[in-house]
Amino acid sequence: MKPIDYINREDLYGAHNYHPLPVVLDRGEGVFVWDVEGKKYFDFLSAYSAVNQGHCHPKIIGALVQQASKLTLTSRAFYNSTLGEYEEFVTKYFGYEKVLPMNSGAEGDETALKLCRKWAYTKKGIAENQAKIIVCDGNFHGRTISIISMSTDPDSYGGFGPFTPGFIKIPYNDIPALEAALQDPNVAGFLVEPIQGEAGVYVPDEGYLSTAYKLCKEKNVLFIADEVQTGIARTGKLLACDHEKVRPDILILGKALSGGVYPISAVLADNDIMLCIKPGEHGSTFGGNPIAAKVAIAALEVIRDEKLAENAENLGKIFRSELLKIKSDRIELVRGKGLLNAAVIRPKGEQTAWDVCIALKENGLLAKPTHDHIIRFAPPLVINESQIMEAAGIIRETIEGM
Ligand code: IF1
Repeated sequence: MKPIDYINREDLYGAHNYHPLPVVLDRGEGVFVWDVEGKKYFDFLSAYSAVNQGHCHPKIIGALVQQASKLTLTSRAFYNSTLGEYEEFVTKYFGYEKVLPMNSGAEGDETALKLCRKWAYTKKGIAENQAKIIVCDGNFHGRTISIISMSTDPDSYGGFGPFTPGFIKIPYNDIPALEAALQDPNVAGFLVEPIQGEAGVYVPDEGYLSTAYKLCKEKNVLFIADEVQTGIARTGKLLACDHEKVRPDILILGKALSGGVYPISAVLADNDIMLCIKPGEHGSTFGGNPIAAKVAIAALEVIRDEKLAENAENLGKIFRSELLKIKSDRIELVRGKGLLNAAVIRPKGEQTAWDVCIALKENGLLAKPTHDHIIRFAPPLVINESQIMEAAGIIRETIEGM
């Protein structure tokens, strides 16, 4: 079969809910992926920061295979020998008293919304069904109906109404707007991405997160950090909130919590919040299953043992400085933290960021535009200095050659 045959087959039998770059991947190892014709590429998307530990990391695959041949799923109707081990490991790893295990990032966000509302009614004393949660313009928290009810992106919410009430939208990186919104006594929580990934790697001003946290505490409002994309060492610290020493009241993790090997998400909080949800009030068939438990432990051990946060911090600086050397008016600006970076591409005629990504693909590097003029560059955190220099060279030659 030729690549076009794979593409046509997906087109014929699969929903058209994506518009992928025309490349058909077949194998991954570390920072590289190969297509069905054996062509090798740098993966500079990392499945939107799910593959921070590199493709098919042997330690994580080993944990998956070992548990998969022993016990895959018990449901939470019974106890099992792996869940408690994982719960102790992950709560100590991130410094929280409790974890509620789920599967997708969206389920993590939905769980955090429910937890926040439950806490509002049982602990803060907000009247039933009156709790409000502040969110930011440009947010991306997933694709469920309640989550897109928070969205300001018509591509995310258009045509899917009616929407879930109880959300207050304010501009991102805008402290006065947050202060004003916090005057409402029915506000229970503030849900925020420490860096807005989908919005184009929008890094807020230094101090935004710590000031926002302080304002929330003054009003007894929960600070909820969605670190599904920015967490797990991606931005050069274990959590993006760590850059400002902010400890979220509710922490949402996903993606690289499994190293891209298995759908795993988690919500972490202390007892006074987490115990507001009683037995039978929330759950999931696969949440915290034995495979997820063992895979997540291995994935987090890799982050720690291979010092991937430090690597992301160091190589991110090198990468941004290399991009800034590109002599081309196509690059309007470069922004990011650690190895979560983006280049804003100045449109030239009809050429958009998509065309740049097609040219990058031809030159052996895979990246995807977010919106039509921003390219996100997010390689696996296991990348080394010579690889990041080689990749920056590909980007430079491609853009200077356009
Ligand atoms: C798609 C975007 C990125 C996320 C944050 C929760 C979730 C995501 C901060 C939900 C998921 C993914 C979803 C995927 C593409 C990708 C994405 F472009 F959609 F916005 F990364 F920026 N919080 N992001 O980034 O996690 O339910 O997907 O496991 O939907 O196209 P999920």
